[in-house]
Parts: sequence; structure tokens; C-alpha cells
Amino acid sequence: MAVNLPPHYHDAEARYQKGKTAEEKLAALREMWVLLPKHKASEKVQAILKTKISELTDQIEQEKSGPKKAAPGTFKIPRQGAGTVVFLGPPNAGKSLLISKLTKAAPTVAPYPFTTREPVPGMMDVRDVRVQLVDLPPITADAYEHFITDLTRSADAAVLFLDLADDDGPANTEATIERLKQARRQLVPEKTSDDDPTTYQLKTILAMTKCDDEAADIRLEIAKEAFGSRFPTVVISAERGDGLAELREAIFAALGVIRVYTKQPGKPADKTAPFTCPIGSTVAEFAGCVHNDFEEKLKSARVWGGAQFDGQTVGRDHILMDGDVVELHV
Ligand SMILES: Nc1nc2c(ncn2[C@@H]2O[C@H](COP(=O)(O)OP(=O)(O)OP(=O)(O)O)[C@@H](O)[C@H]2O)c(=O)[nH]1
Ligand SMILES: [Mg+2]
Repeated sequence: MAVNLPPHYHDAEARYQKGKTAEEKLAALREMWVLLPKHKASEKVQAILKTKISELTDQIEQEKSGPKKAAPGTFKIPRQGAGTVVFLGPPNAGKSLLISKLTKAAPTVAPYPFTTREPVPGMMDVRDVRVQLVDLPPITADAYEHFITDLTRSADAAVLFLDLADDDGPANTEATIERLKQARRQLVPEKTSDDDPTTYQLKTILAMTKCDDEAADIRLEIAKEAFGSRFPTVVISAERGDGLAELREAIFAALGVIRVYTKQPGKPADKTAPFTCPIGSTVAEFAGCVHNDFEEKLKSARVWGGAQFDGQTVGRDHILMDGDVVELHV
């Protein structure tokens, strides 16, 4: 779909290209953001602008706050799988033990705070797909590693932790939320379209951990009162395994993707390794997920799935459902 851009947009874009400092570039990008028509056809451009504005805002702020401890990109984690989900929470809440139960990652787990110092990725299997989980250092009012700002920008969702073995669990989790707000990261149950390109909303699931603790039941009541209506919540014990299957499903659901299987003409579908694409994707958009060129080149497609589709030929705008099998003709 073509985006009709007003002429002033191109002037601002030229200023962005010519800008020498981060501040000049940011000012031009903000103008472009204001001038950009916000509708479905411009969604891709909106996303690109938002990311650039957020990156530059973060860069300028980090430069102002003094020399960096780590060079930019030191802890860049290449995205893998159907989506990336970061673990955010106070110290000692059980983030590292949990990732070791859900993936093959083996970060150090210890009965004292501030054990994890660097991001640790691991791949979690759920519903035939793999999701990248990233264990992160703890976040408190005073402790915040700046690379978390970058890593949360490239994440699709977050798991926020609340420790049911600690009377201060709710207050500590609140401190994590507040510290992230300062870094312009807003933890939300569902993303909303907001007009502030400098703030990044992260779709969040709350994991109330260590439910095996002997006083966990009382704390759970209090924690649910404070947080139950703010985030979708899963009560877990990484130690005993309670709630882990539910959490896997909640993480998959948070990604907002469907699984689509491909097949070659005359052959059965490969039911082991589905592609994933955003809920609501059309056949043409799905073709673009399979290969960059395919969205343009797609001539027709056949779909098997649900009760209605048994190999019917469908148009480019046909919306796919989770579990559909598609034969692309390009
Ligand atoms: N009883 C119980 N203990 C747990 C559970 N999960 C974690 N722990 C214990 O809590 C302590 C902290 O666990 P970690 O996984 O290291 O916590 P963390 O959130 O990664 O801590 P930082 O890296 O400091 O942020 C360890 O002693 C774990 O064994 C659980 O579900 N039940
Ligand atoms: Mg840890």
C-alpha cells in the first residue's frame, strides 16, 4: 500500500539525512513523525520512525548521563525464533532459575541478590515453535544496567517477576516498574496506540514466583490485590514446576503470532516447523514472512485449515488462522 506523504515530510527527511549531531537528527525525525499520516498503509514507516526516535533519545540521554560502562552493542542479542521475551524484575526473584527450567540456558542461580550481571539468552519450545527468552540483571530503584534499555526495545514482550518468598516482593516489583518508566519503558497488559514515539510499551505477563514458599499463600493474596488487575498473571514455582506449562502458553499468546505450515504442490505439509506471522496476517503478508520477494510475486495460494478450507484457492487478502497449511504459488 502506498503512503501519501505531505511535501513538508520530505523537507524534514532531507534535514534528517543532512543532520550532523544526534540532536539535529532527532529534531528532524520528530517533525517527520508529526507530519506522517497515521493509518494502516503507513504502519511500517511509523514503526521505523518510532524505533529511530527511541534509539536517538536513548543515545542522547545516555551520553548526558556520563561515560558508558559498556560500549554500545556489547550486549546485543541477535533475535532468534518466533519472538523475544525479556525477564525483568527485582534481585533474587527467581529469574535465572526459571530460564534454566524453560530453556537449555544455565545462568548462575544463587541465594543472594545481583547474581546475574549480563543478559543470558535461551530458546524455549512451545507449540512447535521456539521463543527466545532473555534473562537480565535485576532492576531496583538504584540499580539499572543501561543495556536493558536497548534490549527491551528489541523485545516483543516481557515477563515481570514478583517474589512470593519475600514480604517486600510487591514493593520491589513496583520499584522495577518505576525504574523502567524512567528509561521510558512502559509495562502494559496490552499495547495501545499512543502518540508518544519516545516511550516504548512492552506487553507484559506477571510471574509470581516461589509459590512453594511456606508463607506464599498469604503473600499471594496481597500481591493479587495490588497487581492482579494490572497484568495477566501466572503463579509459579520453578523449584516444583507449578505453573510452567501455563507460563509457556501465556508467553506464546503474548507474542500475538499464528503458526502457518507450508506445503509443496502434490506433497504433504511439513508439520514440524511452522512459520510464524502476526495475528491477522493476509496470505500476501505471510508470503513476505517466508521470503522478502514473495509478497510482491505471489500469484495465488491454496489453504487447508479449520472446517471450511480444504485446499481452496484464495486471494492475496485472505486472512490466515493459527495452524493453517498454505501452498504458495509465486
Ligand atoms: N523455593 C523456591 N526458591 C526459588 C524458586 N526460584 C528461585 N528460587 C531461589 O531463589 C534464589 C534466587 O534465584 P535466582 O534465579 O538466582 O534469582 P534471580 O532473580 O535470577 O536473581 P538476580 O540474578 O540476583 O537478579 C535461589 O536460591 C533460587 O534457588 C522457587 O520457585 N522456589
Ligand atoms: Mg539471576
